[in-house]
Amino acid sequence: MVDDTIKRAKHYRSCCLCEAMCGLVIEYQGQQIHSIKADPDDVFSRGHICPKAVALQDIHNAPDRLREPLRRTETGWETIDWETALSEVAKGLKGAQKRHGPDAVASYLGNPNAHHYDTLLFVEPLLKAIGSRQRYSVLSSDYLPHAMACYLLFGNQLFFPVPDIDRTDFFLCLGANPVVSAGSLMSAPGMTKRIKALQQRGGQMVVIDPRRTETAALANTHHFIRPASDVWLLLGMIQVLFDNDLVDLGASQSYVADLDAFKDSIADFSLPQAAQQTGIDVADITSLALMFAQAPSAIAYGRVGTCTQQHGTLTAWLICVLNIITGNLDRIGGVMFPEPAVDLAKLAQWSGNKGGFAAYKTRVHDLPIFAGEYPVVTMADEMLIEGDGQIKALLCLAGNPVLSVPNGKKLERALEGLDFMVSIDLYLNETSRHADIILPAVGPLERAHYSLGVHAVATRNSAKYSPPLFRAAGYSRQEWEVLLELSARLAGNSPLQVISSQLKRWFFTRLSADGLLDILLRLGPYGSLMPGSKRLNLASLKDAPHGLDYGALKPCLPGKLFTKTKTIRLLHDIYIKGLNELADISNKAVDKRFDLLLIGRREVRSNNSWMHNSQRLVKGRQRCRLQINPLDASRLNISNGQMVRLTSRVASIELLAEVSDSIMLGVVSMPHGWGHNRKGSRLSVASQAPGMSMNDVSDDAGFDALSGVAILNGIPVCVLAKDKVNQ
Ligand SMILES: Nc1nc2c(c(=O)[nH]1)N[C@H]1C(S)=C(S)[C@@H](COP(=O)(O)OP(=O)(O)OC[C@H]3O[C@@H](n4cnc5c(=O)[nH]c(N)nc54)[C@H](O)[C@@H]3O)O[C@H]1N2
Ligand SMILES: Nc1nc2c(c(=O)[nH]1)N[C@H]1C(S)=C(S)[C@@H](COP(=O)(O)OP(=O)(O)OC[C@H]3O[C@@H](n4cnc5c(=O)[nH]c(N)nc54)[C@H](O)[C@@H]3O)O[C@H]1N2
Ligand code: SF4
Ligand SMILES: [Mo]
Repeated sequence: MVDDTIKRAKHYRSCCLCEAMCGLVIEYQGQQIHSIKADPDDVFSRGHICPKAVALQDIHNAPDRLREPLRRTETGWETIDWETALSEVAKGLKGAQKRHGPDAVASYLGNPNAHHYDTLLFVEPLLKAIGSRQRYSVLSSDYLPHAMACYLLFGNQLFFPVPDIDRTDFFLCLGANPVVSAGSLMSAPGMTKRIKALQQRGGQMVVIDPRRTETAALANTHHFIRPASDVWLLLGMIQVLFDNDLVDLGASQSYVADLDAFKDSIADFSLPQAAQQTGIDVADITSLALMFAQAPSAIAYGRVGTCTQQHGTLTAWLICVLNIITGNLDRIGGVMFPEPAVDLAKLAQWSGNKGGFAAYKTRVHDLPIFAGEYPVVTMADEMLIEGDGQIKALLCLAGNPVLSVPNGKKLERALEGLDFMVSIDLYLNETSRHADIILPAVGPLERAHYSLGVHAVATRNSAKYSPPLFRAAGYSRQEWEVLLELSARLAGNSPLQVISSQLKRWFFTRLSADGLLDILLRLGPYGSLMPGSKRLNLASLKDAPHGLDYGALKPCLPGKLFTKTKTIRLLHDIYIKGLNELADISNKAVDKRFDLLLIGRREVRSNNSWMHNSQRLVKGRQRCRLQINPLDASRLNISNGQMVRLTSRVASIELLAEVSDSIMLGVVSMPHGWGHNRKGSRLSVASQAPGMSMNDVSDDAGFDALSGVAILNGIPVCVLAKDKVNQ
């Protein structure tokens, strides 16, 4: 019931769901939300919004959302108070470490952590207090190859070159669908308008994708590409540039170290080979390379489709190299580095995690440890395979790995064998249902918001703070308070460690996440530590509900490079190794049982695995469908809307087919994040139209061994019509 004695009010905030940081205006009355609309005055998003933001009210109001800690019992879940919950978590995690050593406790950090400043600031001390090497996050199911290239070339895993989309003349988009995803490692709300503006100023966009995506539909040109063959396309294009004397470092000439060595390293790769591997003919590759190099400014941009695939590590590197050798690094209209109000890359440097490879490798699969993290493809085996260092307990923070890492069913089996597991989450879902304790996170409208992580990849410099709209209901605590409390309880037992952890708890409780943010804003490029200064601090940011604009990106190299020598080395051992292995690829055996390659797909009304519990987002026809090319469909006797069985090395799933010429011959596509058919979850809406999890068929033995990134695109599968399956 709406209380009419309470006046309607407007609340301005940024949407925390994806990297677009859209400004919202929420009209509310008491506890009731009337509307969620785009804020036309938001300095960054200027009136852009998508349907997911409107569904924030569904998350807020969801009866399923957890508001009190839960404990698993023999007969089901029971609510418990915070004190009991926190002490059981400390007991469970410490107990596992006492019995099996520090590495027995693993942590997994999911995607929402990247969006919340408080978790980002308070999670590292917690992980340090736990002191285990077994750390996992979405890094290795998402952007690991890109982070590795940023570390090796620019000296910091979080120093990302971002497309200067609004001033470019040529946008080459590989394996990304920003019209739907709203841009990733490129915060750019309203991509449709930006692409049209690029075309209106005489520029061009070219999309390389095995699917004619929503982005491709707007582009000047779209080329289908065989999954995981982008590395060949880039090598081909780079050959064309060298052959035509079009390599020009531009301003980076003085700080790029080894162009000749790079040229030698790729000399054996030929253009016809590129055409044969990619399915794009020689003339098209040549003209693409020429157009790219001859444009006054150009951007090569690659995302999920170029990272989470067989050659993701080399591909992400070559995308950077292509930008550099055409003079487009740090150039207006090329790829540029943001100057955020709080510089995440500098924070990473101060806290000692600007990237780098550990001296040891993973226990299973012998994969590299990058930025202190194990790749997620090893997580299930690290739990299942006995021996020293085996995982016995897990802390899962804002993650749903059962639906998001390869071979989710195997991970579920592994989770069942753990001594102890805690999830911090909004829901009792596919992953948290395996926990012993679930600690509820506050809802997105019950917390303050500052996009600390996302400003580091924004196409324009800006800052905005959103206060909480509602007070957290029930027993919910702010997430940073939970992390701080756990850090104190999990710190070591020596007298010194106890004193230090108590002092930290005392200090940071008083300082609060906002106090810490205030200090960081004052220390940043737009702030000042001087009392009374008019420069940026939290109070001045709070006075600007539509945000503060700090202008377009500016050239900043070589000064801002994080490499010791302030130079960029193009060539690194890991890439040389990768090129050598690539040269041998034609000798690799192919499994003839699997004649199709499965790739992923994102949709506007979905956000990874956790927005399907909103009726307004899932209504209508089931969207978890397998897109298949008409020629493949007719070869396999599959008609539109028919049930099919999709089989990979690890499992089979059944779902509806959607015959579509937007998908390349030999390729099939389905969205990930579905599969809400697991018993024991509390997702009343999502479970009505559960769909199937793509990660039930993706393969944990599928990874790019150079970095350990998961292969989530280009998975060998076969598809049969359902009635044929039963024959
Ligand atoms: N096949 C396939 N798999 C993929 C991908 C793909 O393209 N294809 N994409 C990969 C990518 S890019 C990513 S980023 C990962 C995502 O992998 P995950 O992060 O593991 O998955 P999400 O679905 O984002 O799950 C987020 C979880 O956090 C919870 N949550 C939401 N908000 C909050 C909050 O404020 N606090 C807390 N504590 N919890 C919260 C949600 O309920 C949900 O359980 O998936 C990867 N997996
Ligand atoms: N609506 C919505 N928005 C989101 C999300 C969401 O789930 N839904 N998730 C957010 C997250 S966590 C992320 S990381 C970003 C991801 O942002 P994007 O990377 O822009 O999104 P995807 O749709 O995964 O785009 C990957 C594209 O790669 C293509 N592809 C697959 N394999 C290959 C290949 O081998 N080569 C090439 N060239 N292309 C290939 C696919 O067809 C697809 O179009 O989106 C974010 N925004
Ligand atoms: S595009 Fe992203 S940030 Fe913008 S409203 Fe949609 S989910 Fe929120
Ligand atoms: Mo992601």
